[in-house]
Order: sequence, then C-alpha cells, then structure tokens
Amino acid sequence: MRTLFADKCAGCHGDRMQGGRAGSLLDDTWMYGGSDDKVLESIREGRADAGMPSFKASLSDVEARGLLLLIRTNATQAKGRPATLATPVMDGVVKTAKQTFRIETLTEAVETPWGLAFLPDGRLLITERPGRLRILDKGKLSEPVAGIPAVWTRQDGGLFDVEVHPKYAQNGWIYLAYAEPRETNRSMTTIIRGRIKDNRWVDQEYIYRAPDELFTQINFHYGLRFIFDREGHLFYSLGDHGKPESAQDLSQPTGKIHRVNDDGTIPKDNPFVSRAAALGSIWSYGHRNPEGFSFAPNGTLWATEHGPSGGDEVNIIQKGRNYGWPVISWGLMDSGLPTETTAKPGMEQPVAHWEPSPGIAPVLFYNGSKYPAWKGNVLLGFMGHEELRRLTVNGTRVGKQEVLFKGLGRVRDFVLGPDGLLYAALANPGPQLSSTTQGRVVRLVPVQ
Ligand code: HEC
Ligand SMILES: [Ca+2]
Repeated sequence: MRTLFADKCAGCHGDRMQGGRAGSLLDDTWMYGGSDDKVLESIREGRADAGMPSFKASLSDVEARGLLLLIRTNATQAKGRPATLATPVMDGVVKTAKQTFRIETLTEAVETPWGLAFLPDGRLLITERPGRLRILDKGKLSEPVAGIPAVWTRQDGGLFDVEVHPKYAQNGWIYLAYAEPRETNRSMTTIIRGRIKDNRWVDQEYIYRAPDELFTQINFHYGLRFIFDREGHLFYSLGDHGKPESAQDLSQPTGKIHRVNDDGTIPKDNPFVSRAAALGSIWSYGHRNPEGFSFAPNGTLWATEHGPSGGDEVNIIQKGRNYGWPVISWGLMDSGLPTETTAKPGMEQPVAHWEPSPGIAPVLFYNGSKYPAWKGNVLLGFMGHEELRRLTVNGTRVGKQEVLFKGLGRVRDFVLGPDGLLYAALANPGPQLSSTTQGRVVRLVPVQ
C-alpha cells in the first residue's frame, strides 16, 4: 500500500500525506467529505474541478479501500497522543455525559496486569503477564501465589486470564491460562485449574493442553480470555497464533472460541462433536485474536477481537458460526492489501468494527445500578488508544459511542466487583507494543 501511495499519490499529496501541491490527507479537514464513502468517491471518481484525477481505471476497489485504510492509519499516528494526556485525571473526578465518577487507584504495584476476577468474599485475583498471580485483599496486595507454572514471557506471552468457578464456594477451583514454554523457544496457550491454600497453588489439573506440534516460535495471538456461562460451561478464546489460515480449519484449535465443561471435557451439544476431523470443543471459528467476552442480559455472548491493521471487531458469538478471518476483514492484511471483499455468505459480520485499530480487549454489558444512566450499555476497553468507551446498543445494533476516559494506560480487563463498581486493569504504554510495564488496578466510584 505504501508503494502504491508513493507511486500514484505522493507526487501531489506529499510522501507522508502531509500535503504538497495538493492538500494534506491527515489534518481531518475534508473538502469533499470525510466519511469512508466520500473519501473513496474522491479517489475513484476524482475531483476534476480541483485537479484531483480519477483513479477508477487504474486502481481496483480493493486497492482504493487499502489506500483509505492507509490514510486513516497515518492520520491517527500523525495526531499522536492528544495534549490532554499530559495531565491524567488519575484519582481525580471525571465528568462524562451521564455519570460523574472518581477514578480510585487500588494498587500500582502490578506489572502489566492481564486478568481480574473476584472471589465471592470480595478478594480480587490479579494476574500479571510476567507470570505472577496476586490477591488484593482490602487494599493490601499479597506476595505472588507460590507454585504457579513457569510461563513463556517473550513478546505477548505470559500469564493470561484468571476466572473463578461459579460454584467456587463448594469446590474452590480457580482457572488460569498461560503461554507454556517448551524447548527450542516454542510456546502455546495452556489452561489449568487449581486451588489456593495459604497463598500456594495446589491440586493443579490441566483443562487444555495442545499437542506438542502446536507449540511454535511465534509469540503473539495467544487469545486467552475466559468466561463461564450460567450452566457452568467454560468459554475460552485461542488466537490464530500467527497462523491465520488455521482459523478456518476445524481440525486446528487456533483462531477459535471453545466451549468445554468445567473439567475440560466436551459438552455433547457442542456444534462439531459429531463431525469427523473437527475438534469437539469448538464453539465458533474464523477468529483472529479475541480478548474480551461478556454475556448480554438476554444470554447472547459478545466477544471482541483484534483486527490486523484496522478491523477490530465486536461480534455476537453464535454456536457453530464462522466469523470470517482471514477470508474477510475490515482491516489491512500483512500483505498491505485489504481482503478481496469484506462480506461473504456463510460468514458473520461484526456488530461494529473500527479503523484504524484501537486495540479492543475487554467488553462488559453493564446492567447494574451503581451507574444508573449506563444500564443496558456496553463498555469497551481499548489498549493502543487507551480508552474506556461506552456504547449504546439496541438489540444487535450499536448506536452512540462516548469516550469515558482516555490516556490513563492500556485498558486490558475489567470486571464488576461484589460492590457493583467497575474495576479495571490498566498498564502504562511501553516503548514497544508488547512491552511489560508498570500497571494499576482502579475502580470507578460514582460521584453525585
Ligand atoms: C495530480 C495531483 C494529484 C494526484 C496524483 C492525487 N491527488 Fe488527490 N487531490 C488532488 C487535489 C488537487 C485535490 C483537491 C483538494 C486538495 O488539494 O486536497 C485532491 C483531493 C483528494 C482527496 C479529497 C480530499 C478532501 O479534502 O476531500 C482525496 C481523498 C485524495 N485526493 C486522495 C488521493 C489519493 C489516494 C491519491 C492516489 C491514488 C491521489 N489523491 C492522487 C491532487 C492529486
Ligand atoms: Ca470477523
């Protein structure tokens, strides 16, 4: 795409799109309209009166859409972090359209916090990606729980989500996922459960462990978010682990959302149990790297996933359905081109998608009473764009979006506490996308 821009556009719009003989494509002022359709129209049809040639004959639709995505991505990069980020409102009061709240820091002594889960007694489990599990108890952070398996920590590897069994009071089970290391620098996502006794991990059992040939030297797209449904099934996500085509292959676990019983066995009513050569644990497929789950009040499962360059998605996950990756996507593929088409029969469309990629991870259907004006809304956490967003939804349609806060760090996870308040895991942005950095756990305390 960059070469295409250099060949066909840079002569007039400047090699970094900043403007030359013709105007800047980055400044967010549009003579002919800034919607996707209008920008595509400018490129295809040209703007003869202004001296913008038509590229209808010399660019395919896919190339035109690729240039649009490139313009969007460059515009966001050019904007950088807005000036307001210099003075974060951490521990200050934030006024938003419908709710004022105070962001209260509970701990800053965590490194790249990844997953949060409350025990029924109000203690909060926190995973740190470098491989530690800690417990926050009335403001006091425990020493790391001893006896957790060693984790692979290169790039995106590490300790991932933590979840508490819905019947924890009876059985004490806690679920953890991590990048398991193997010889020759290989790793793969593994799921275990165990109990914590005297701050020590005991009674460990494997819930999911891939065959050795699936351990690879690729250190990204591990997935792994958890959620339990009301019947006690465990859903977990596995990213494509750097093998996009595996997301369409039902004999491969990567690029899927899985559903298992609490002990890792396969429920009889899973969609592919009776199909030969398909993995029975698969619930849905065609996913790139899902990292957020939430159930809507009507019981439907919503999931987020990271797109390639652009095309981050929110999907409603239905049994046995195909969510398209890597055949359809709204983003730019590694090749620099978009996919041939963004929609195909037999492949689900996201309910919402974002270009360029904000890095969507957590999603939460809010149905509580502590922030009454947000009831029925969806909250989304962005990592790259460091935002907490509120979306109004009507059934499966996404309406207005509001940024609740921005620039306080990468929003990796959030959960509702037993007190009904929203708790979030934030991490400072690092020099690289995957850097391990200092993080914090905060809660949003409503202010009248
Ligand atoms: C011969 C010079 C020339 C070339 C080559 C050219 N443009 Fe333009 N383009 C213009 C001029 C002049 C305008 C009018 C407005 C301005 O100055 O930005 C324009 C306008 C546009 C607009 C609308 C901007 C707005 O404010 O609404 C877009 C989008 C655009 N160009 C994209 C492209 C892309 C993508 C390419 C390469 C495929 C390209 N242009 C190649 C001269 C050129
Ligand atoms: Ca998709």
